[in-house]
Amino acid sequence: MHAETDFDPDALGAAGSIFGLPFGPEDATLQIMPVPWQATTSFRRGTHAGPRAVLEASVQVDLFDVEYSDFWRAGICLIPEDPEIVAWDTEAEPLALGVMAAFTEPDGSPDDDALARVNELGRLLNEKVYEQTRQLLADGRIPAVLGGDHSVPFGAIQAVAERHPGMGILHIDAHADLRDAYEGFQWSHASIFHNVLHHIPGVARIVQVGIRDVGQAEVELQLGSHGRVVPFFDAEIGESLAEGSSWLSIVRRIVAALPEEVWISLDIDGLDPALCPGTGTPVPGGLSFRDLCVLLKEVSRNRRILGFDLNEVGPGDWDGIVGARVLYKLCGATLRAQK
Ligand SMILES: [Mn+2]
Repeated sequence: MHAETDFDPDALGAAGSIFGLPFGPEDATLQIMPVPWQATTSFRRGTHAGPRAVLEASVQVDLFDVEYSDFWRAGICLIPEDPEIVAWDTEAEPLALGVMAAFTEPDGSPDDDALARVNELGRLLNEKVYEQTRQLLADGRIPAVLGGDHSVPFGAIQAVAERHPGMGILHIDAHADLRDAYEGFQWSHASIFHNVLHHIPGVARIVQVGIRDVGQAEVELQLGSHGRVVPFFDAEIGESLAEGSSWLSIVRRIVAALPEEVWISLDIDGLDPALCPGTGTPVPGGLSFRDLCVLLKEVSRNRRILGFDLNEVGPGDWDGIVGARVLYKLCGATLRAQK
């Protein structure tokens, strides 16, 4: 461990350490678990390299933050990548690609054994992330997850919801991710909140922001959820803005819909695709970086943030740069929202 007294926050950070910060798992309040996993990525692949792209770009981020000042002093670290997760991802990839290829053929049917194995690996991944998160919580730390595709935070949300029943999720995404076992994959990136709704009773509400690519069955699930899913569609946000509403007034409606305790689940494709050109399923529209900052700040002022996940960051240089900036704002909002 480096002594914090020797640390110059205005100097270029040391490569290999998230934001160049001098903290390890022993002294970091907020601990980020990288999950380089993309088994069920259905369109453009590469998000398993997201954590590394973010880590590399992160040393360029100035530590002093105009909104959250020197929040980093509470301690932030990125836990080293788990070799078992890398091995599972490597094993799952060709199996999942074979299953997906069968869906594009007219009379193709997926290999049941391959599908079963991908589902099993997804279950093992969830179990691992769940156990790691449970340990962090027991140790009084704040957990965060850096994906990987959007299936990866399931175990973390499960562990946090066990300790904080009644919590809500602020879900920022172009997609609702409410599909039932998309392409047969039980733990698909497109099914994460379907799985949360059905397997994690401690999550009282999911507030979805920026949604603009959604299936009819997903909308029916939202409408039939009796308020457990509250969507703020991108088109509705755009209409409100066009009619003269301020972004802040919309943000206040979003925050008002959230329970007192909140997990933030941020799919980078919720932002304008100019900010995430290498993400798996980009969709035009979405939040600007400034929109996101205003939203995160308002949440941090009015709610307790239990932790967060950031996922679907692509492997490219610009994807990593934006991912690192978004990660830093998430850390700032979370550490400033501890009540
Ligand atoms: Mn998503």
